[in-house]
Amino acid sequence: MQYNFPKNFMWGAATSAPQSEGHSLENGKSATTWDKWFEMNPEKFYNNEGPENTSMLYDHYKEDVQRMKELGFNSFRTSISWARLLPDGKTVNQEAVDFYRDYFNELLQNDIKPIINLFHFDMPWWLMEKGGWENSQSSDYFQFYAEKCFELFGDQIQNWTTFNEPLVHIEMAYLHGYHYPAIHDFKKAITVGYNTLLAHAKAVKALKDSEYANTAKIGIILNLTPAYPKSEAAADKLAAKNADLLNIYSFLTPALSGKINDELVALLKQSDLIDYDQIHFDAEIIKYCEVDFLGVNYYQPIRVQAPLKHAEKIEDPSDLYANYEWKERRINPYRGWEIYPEAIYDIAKTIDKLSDKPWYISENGMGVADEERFMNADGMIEDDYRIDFMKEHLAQLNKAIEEGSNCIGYHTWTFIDCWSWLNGYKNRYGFYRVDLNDYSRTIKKSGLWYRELAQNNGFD
Ligand code: BGP
Repeated sequence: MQYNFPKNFMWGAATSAPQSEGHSLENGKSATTWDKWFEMNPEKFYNNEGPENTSMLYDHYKEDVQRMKELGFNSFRTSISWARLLPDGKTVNQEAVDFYRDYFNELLQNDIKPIINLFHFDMPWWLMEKGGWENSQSSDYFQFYAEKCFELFGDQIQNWTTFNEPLVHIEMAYLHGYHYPAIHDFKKAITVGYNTLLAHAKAVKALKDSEYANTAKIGIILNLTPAYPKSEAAADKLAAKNADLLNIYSFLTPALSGKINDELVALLKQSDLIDYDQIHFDAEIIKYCEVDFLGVNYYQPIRVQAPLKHAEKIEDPSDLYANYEWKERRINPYRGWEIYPEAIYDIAKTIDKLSDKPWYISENGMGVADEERFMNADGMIEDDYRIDFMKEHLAQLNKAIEEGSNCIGYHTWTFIDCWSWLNGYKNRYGFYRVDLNDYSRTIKKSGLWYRELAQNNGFD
């Protein structure tokens, strides 16, 4: 069967500043929570691989843009590092401006549309010392940073995003222990979520108030993980609905409509987890949550059942739903994530019900360990599993597009192997392999396949 994609479909990949640039404490950049956490607890990081020398794009960006060109990319997303651009939160680091301007220029010269994100889990340490996103002024600091980005790069960048996967920095740092400060406190998680939402809205407003209001677009990148109930029993279905309220609609409803989801507010209000008067007070700014376009990162769904114990008051997400293991699941054993391409179609339907704004898959991919096992005699990794993974997901996406979904692109994670938060270089996702001894890059079979996909605007 032939799968064709719409005209001008965006083909490319995503990365982030902290995971690809390297030079983490150099060239005027100040520390983020990742630099500090690695300094304090290196044992938490796989193989002691910290954030300092991640894929070294800072040195290689010119050739790397040529490598993107090789792959047929017409678009590419990365982020600006807040701590690099404004090391103390106020003063512009000219070296960072020069680096980003040249990097973006290189992309533009090669007809690769840059989509530039402002925050990808990399909280500057100076702000963490003031409470990070718990601090009620954090959204104002972020607004200042966003304004600076628009001022410094607005003539180059027409597609901005505010946050990558805002839910992840909230739940990983305030519920699951995988990001600093690694505490477990649902109430704090909600405060952090609320301040993140305000920060997003203030950045959107800053762009709309800028001289680029009519030429530039702004969006947000959300990780949408649909919940599938264990059974048709009412309690399991309610659990799935509540999981979606927290994990999908918390950011999707504001992003598509400029309002916080009413059902979510009602749910959290019951247990005094949210300050209703504050939301009312902030309504004028919250309406700026509405974006011009949406990015969706999709890796895995969640499987849920009714909570394991009855709770009078919600004190934790586990009071709303419990996870369970679906017997038929296919798993990527290296990352431990379920592979379920059908969810891409379901996500498209969820978006279509709410809006016809343009959206794209901003991350999708498969991390595999020890890929040198698949190296052929010419030194190329034959990653057929990754090609199959993309085909299956693209087929589902294609079905939704054929049915009218306004999906405008498919970006993978990632372009060249990059550093992963706590997993270092264990699982590789790239179209290019990075050799950590000399940072040389070698194309993988999936890169050659992607080039054909982009050139043909489809696949067989
Ligand atoms: C997404 C993040 C990326 C990237 C990817 C792969 O959630 O936006 O930054 O890391 O997941 O995950 P991991 O690196 O944990 O394997």
